[in-house]
Amino acid sequence: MWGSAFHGFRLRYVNCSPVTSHQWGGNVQGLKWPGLHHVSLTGILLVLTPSVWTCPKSLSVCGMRIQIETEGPVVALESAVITHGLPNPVNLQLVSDVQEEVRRAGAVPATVGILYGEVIVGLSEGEIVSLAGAPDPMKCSLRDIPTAVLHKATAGTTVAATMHIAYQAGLRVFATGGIGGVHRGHPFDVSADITALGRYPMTVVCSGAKAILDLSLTREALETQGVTVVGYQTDEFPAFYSRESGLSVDVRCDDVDEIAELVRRRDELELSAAILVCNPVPAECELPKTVMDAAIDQALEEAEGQGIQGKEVTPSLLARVSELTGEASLKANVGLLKSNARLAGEIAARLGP
Ligand code: PSU
Ligand code: MN
Repeated sequence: MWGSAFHGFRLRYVNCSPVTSHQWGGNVQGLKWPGLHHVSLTGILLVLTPSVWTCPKSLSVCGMRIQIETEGPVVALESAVITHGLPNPVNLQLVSDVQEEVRRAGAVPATVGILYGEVIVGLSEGEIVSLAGAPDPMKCSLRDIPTAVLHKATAGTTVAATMHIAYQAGLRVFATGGIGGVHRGHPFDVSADITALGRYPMTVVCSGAKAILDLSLTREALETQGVTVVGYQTDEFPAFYSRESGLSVDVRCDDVDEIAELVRRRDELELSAAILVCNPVPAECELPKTVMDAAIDQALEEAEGQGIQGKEVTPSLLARVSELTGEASLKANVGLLKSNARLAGEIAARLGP
């Protein structure tokens, strides 16, 4: 029902907690047309916007500031990669390159993040600079969202947190580097990315799961969550830095039309889980598997020795692998992020707004 036309207006459903009319001012600041929005009995807030975007540039809905200047296709982007994935200023250049890839593919990028406790969908250039340069940003997963808001924190959002926020804002296509999953030797340390993928019916483009993980258990966890794992022009579940893992995908799609058809079937059937499109790192940016495996083994051993736990595990392992492999892993990371952004843009453009 997303995006259906109604009397010349596009009907956008924003999932909200039940609101009453006296709360509208707080929930829908920025919408200037009385009578153009309506609150249903079920608590679904229906926001009607004209087909031509004449709405104020930012809209505050359900505690989020939405700054998306289009009624066309949009791709959500995460920000943990900015705050915890890549060093400054590489991260800034990369965000701008990634956003450009989305635009070139015919969609509009919307980077999600939290600045001084405000949840923002579609960070402006200046806001991205603030986030990238924040002295001690928080890594915000699903469970951290209320705390980040309460404490007025500045935070990069993980795949799980970004999915929740983007979905609430009405976005359905999302690009990232690699998802979190099940950690090696710690089968109960399962990223909330996995459960989020089971909960939000979005299309998520990635290069598989982070190679530091137990990829075989991660595949099993995705199955449990009902996530359809698609290989884009591949039969193998990619391993982030490298194109192969020895594990299979659920279905192979060789072009964007096929992916769009699969997404439409999922939506028609009202399945609740994400479609995870796995796009292997471009061959010219791939990290040789032997180099990658050696660096990961060393990083894991050191992390065990240092007793690193909880949310620090993923960023510290990735940072160590990056130190050990130098330019090579950075090249892979940058290459795959751009390629995923492009593919997500193409899928969003094909699906339409
Ligand atoms: N990329 C990085 N470092 C990170 C992440 C990405 O280089 O920390 C984030 C991703 O956003 C991913 C999350 O969603 O780490 C997974 O962390 P965890 O295993 O704690 O859920
Ligand atoms: Mn964890």
